[in-house]
Amino acid sequence: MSDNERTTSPDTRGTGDELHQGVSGGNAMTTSQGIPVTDDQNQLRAGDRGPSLLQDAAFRDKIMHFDHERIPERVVHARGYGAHGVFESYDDHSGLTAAYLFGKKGRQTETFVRFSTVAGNMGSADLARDVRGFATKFYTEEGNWDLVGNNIPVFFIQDAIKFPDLVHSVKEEQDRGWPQAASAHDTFWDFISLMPESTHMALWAMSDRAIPRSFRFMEGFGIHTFRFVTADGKSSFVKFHWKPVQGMQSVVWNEAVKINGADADFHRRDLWNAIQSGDFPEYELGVQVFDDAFADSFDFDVLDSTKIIPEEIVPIRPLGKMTLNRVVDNVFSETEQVAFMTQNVVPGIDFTNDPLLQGRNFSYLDTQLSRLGSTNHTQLPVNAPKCPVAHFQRDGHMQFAHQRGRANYEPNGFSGDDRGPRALTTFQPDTYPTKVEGEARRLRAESFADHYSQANQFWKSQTEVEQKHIVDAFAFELGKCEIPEIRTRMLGNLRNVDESLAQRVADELAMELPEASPAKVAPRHDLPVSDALSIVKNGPDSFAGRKIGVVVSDGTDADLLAAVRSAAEAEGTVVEIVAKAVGGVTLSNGEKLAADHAIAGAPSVLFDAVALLPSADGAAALGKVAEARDFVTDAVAHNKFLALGPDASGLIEAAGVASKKDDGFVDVSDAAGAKGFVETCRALRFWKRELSA
Ligand code: HDE
Repeated sequence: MSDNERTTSPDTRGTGDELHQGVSGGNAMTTSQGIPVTDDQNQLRAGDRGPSLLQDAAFRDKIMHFDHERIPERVVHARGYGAHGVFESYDDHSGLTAAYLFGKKGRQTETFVRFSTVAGNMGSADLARDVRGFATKFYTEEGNWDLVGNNIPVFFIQDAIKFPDLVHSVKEEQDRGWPQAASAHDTFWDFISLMPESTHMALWAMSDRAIPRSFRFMEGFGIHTFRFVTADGKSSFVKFHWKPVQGMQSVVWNEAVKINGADADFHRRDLWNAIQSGDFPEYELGVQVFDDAFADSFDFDVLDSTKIIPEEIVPIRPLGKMTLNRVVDNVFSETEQVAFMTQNVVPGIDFTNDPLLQGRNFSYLDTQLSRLGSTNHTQLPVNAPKCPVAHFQRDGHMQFAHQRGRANYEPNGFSGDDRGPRALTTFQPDTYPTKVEGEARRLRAESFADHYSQANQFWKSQTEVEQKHIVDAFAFELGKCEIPEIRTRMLGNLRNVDESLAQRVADELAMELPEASPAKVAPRHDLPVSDALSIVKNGPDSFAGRKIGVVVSDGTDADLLAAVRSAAEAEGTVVEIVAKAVGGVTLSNGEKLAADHAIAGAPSVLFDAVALLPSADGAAALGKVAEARDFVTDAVAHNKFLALGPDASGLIEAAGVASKKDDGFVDVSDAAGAKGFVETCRALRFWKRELSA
């Protein structure tokens, strides 16, 4: 049969039942109007080789829909990945807030989370150096609460009016269209160097926080000070914190760059794999609670989003835990169409006068209209509250609701179904009655003026290796700036943070240190170290949820491999097999083993630790493969732990690292050795290697 011939004829069509199952039912294909499609391969044409006919409604239906598939991507946080979950309250927290979701021990609330990078376009790579969004929608019984946070607890600017400038500066430069998903360029550092208030966040962004190993291993923060209000009207200030139960972990920069090439979807794949395998990520939600007296006595303004309140001063009170337990059915319908809005707070949660938060409360509602095209985006399944919704908002594009009854206004004199809803005037708590007074002026409060002291505190609180990474990151990013004055200005700002930091960055750039930039308030360097600010000081005590890449060859000792697998399994660690070719190998006992990856497609950057278990012949053969040598040298360069089987020496010699063996190389020849290796890996990385290099 030629392409031009019909592939179906009336007598081969399905039964009437089959056809009438429609798009949501069986397999019978229809147009978007539900009309059976009889041929999805060929247009309707006049004659065998003639023109296409306008009357082909099935073709037009299909192509027209395709032409309109794209919607504008988010202006920031365009690249994101979502998952469903459930939040469970640890206790009855009604002494703190009237919010229903916190009102009873064990109370469960469905959630949807979207993690994201900020600067990159939708198709950019996951391991950009960037802030990560951590936005959560709680579908509570009293409406949707959106906690739209980041994985860094401070922000670049103090007032929302500067947000467009900040974002323009970090995105691709408008006259050339690059760089993509990178802050390492002139316009970003030009802006930052002229905005001293950004310095604190710049330190965080240059730290390993900005290159997390996984969405599962990062913290989240609501950033702003919010209010909790109880049913009897008592209010306290709160800052929201998410702590990953899996512990925190980041990658190193050289690794991040290579992950982007090896697997640009590294973070989304990681989340998807974990959920699909039943290893559900968990995050504890807690709050720092404080009152007006504390706010007045604190060294910094609690309404200033460029500042933290150290956990050592106000500890975090745990409220409950969220478990992510379901991937989306459809990325567009859910992850793309989800509309987070900071102004979505439920009774018992309220705003403060933080000028960044106040600005966001306008922006998020506004942006959904241009992204989703209709005020009725609240009716999309991922956005619709799971509690009853009743109001007199009517019509608009894509109105799905059948709003019944006669009255579409109130007050009205109707009754029953014709009457419609009424406001719950006695419902408590309503907006917290804060007293507001003052002259309308455009100003920045004096209490917002100290831009460097907490940056110094952050720097001081890092371990030696984390400080080194910050220095390297500044040198890398500023090194990408072509305009020397920008680098100089930034070095001047860094002098206000810490002399040694500034000097080390200047040394790496081979530049002279300029004068310190003028500071409105003299920077303080006496704030105490806060251990909570370091990732390394807060590592997990298990290697669960991490991944070991095991290199095998023909003749790999089957018992040793089994020992590594069972030690990993006992820890909750994933093992993936890497061989020269994906077809696999024949083990010492004659068993055939398929590989998860060919070594050329799975560099060691995709794993948290590696085990080299080739046979002696296999090690020699792998030693001749460039990617196998890179696998080893990268694992060493990225401070990973390496398990060495008894016959691995040929491979590490070929990779040129045999003479660099340190305590991060663990000889493994039996079950006890395998167990010991996995336990060693709980430290995540062998940082000493980098410091002694
Ligand atoms: Fe956002 N931000 N933002 N932001 N933001 C958006 O809303 C905005 C800020 C954050 O996964 C946009 O739906 C302004 C701080 C996340 O869908 C937009 C200001 C924090 C997400 C917007 C800020 C965030 C967004 C773009 C300055 C951490 C992704 C698309 C005051 C607390 C949510 C959209 C998702 C997204 C505006 C600053 C977090 C344009 C004006 C501070 C996690 O409305």
